[in-house]
Amino acid sequence: MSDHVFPKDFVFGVATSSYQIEGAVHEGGRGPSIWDTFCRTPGKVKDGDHGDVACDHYNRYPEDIALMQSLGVSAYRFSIAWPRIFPTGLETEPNAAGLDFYERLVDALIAAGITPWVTLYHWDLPQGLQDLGGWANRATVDAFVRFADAVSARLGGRVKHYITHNEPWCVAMLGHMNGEHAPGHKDWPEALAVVHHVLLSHGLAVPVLRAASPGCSVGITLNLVPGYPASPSDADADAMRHFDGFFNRWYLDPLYGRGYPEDMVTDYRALGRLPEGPLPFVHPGDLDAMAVPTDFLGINFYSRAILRSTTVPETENLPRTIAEPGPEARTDIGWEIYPDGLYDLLRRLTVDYPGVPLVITENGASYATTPSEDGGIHDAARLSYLDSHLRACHRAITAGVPLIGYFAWSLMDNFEWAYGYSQRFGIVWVDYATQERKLKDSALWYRDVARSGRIAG
Ligand code: IFM
Repeated sequence: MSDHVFPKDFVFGVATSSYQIEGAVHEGGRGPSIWDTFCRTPGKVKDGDHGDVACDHYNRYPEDIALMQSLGVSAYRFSIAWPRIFPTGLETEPNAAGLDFYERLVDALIAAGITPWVTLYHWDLPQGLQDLGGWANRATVDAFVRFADAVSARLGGRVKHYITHNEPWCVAMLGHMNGEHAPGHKDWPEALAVVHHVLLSHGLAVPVLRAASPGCSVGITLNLVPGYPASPSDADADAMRHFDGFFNRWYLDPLYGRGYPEDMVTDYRALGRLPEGPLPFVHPGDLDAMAVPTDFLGINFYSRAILRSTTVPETENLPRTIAEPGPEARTDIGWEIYPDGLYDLLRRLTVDYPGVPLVITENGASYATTPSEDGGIHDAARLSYLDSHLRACHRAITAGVPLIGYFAWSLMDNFEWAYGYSQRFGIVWVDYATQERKLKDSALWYRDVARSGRIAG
């Protein structure tokens, strides 16, 4: 079998986010975020875990950059903790110590030959803004634009890649619809207003970032999930349509100038999630603002969904042609391993939303594999997951998809939100007691891929 060779300028990177790795929650003038509060709320995070120390990356970033350098990755995607820059979100001047930290990080990355890809919002909203309603309050849109302005004014000359938001679906739906993430609300109409404010803040921040860093590349990252009907029945096709609208099109359509999908507006009204009449949160000009042209779309891909109608009794539906996968086909967190889904998703995006360069800003797998007696960490399952998904990327590129980069999630084991430290996504092992880092077999494999730009065989 011949090697899978990636285009010369293809970006091989690794990704993290601030609250998941930084720790040092009381250092450098940082204020509390909604995740500090959520973690302290009994029963919200497994084992009462929190990000107070996490991977102590705030203090150990030089070691972590050396690690990335040893892996040969050309890019590092990380996020800025908003409460390090505006401790309550309401200050008129940014916190210099917070900006200093990210400036040191960016300078050290550039000196190591690693391109910084900065995500502005990866879920750590200042608690001060949440106290005023958080993303449900339209004023948070302006606060986000001021945050984008402060960060890019300081880093603009050096940072050439910005991602405004990470996974608006999670912010809105996990945070405000089912309450699994901070701030833990369960309110459909509020969740839909949150989507709108997040997408609007993206649209208004893009020109601010461009002004501070002319020629920079700006995008947004969505977690997209391709759906597959469980059978060829009309009922399952409709379940699939609704799922796709809920998960994918509600974000893609407004970002690419089509407004919110009509079929979903109808569904949400019928379900009492939206009132009749105009959408209450949409102001004149909003839809144009959020459809601002961008330079790439970031995609976080982990799995697919298989849709079975719940409106038709099982006995009246057609037999399944896709069975529910068993535990052997799932990672530790329970998500199905389905690399063809990534290929299908990439192809679909180029057809339905053509002309947009794509970047996989996250892809990876949770496996608990611990160090062996020989000292190695033999995470063959993660290695195979990464290998199969990178092959899917290669296949998509060969088929004409404008895919320009891939970031493995994650550089290192870290705080996995409501799962606490019970799920390990890192290609680097972290011993949380000693903060020792150790390359897993998947990291050694990824190093060969990143250095050579090819997958062997
Ligand atoms: O850890 C998260 C990350 O913060 C956002 N995307 C999914 C990852 C795995 O759940």
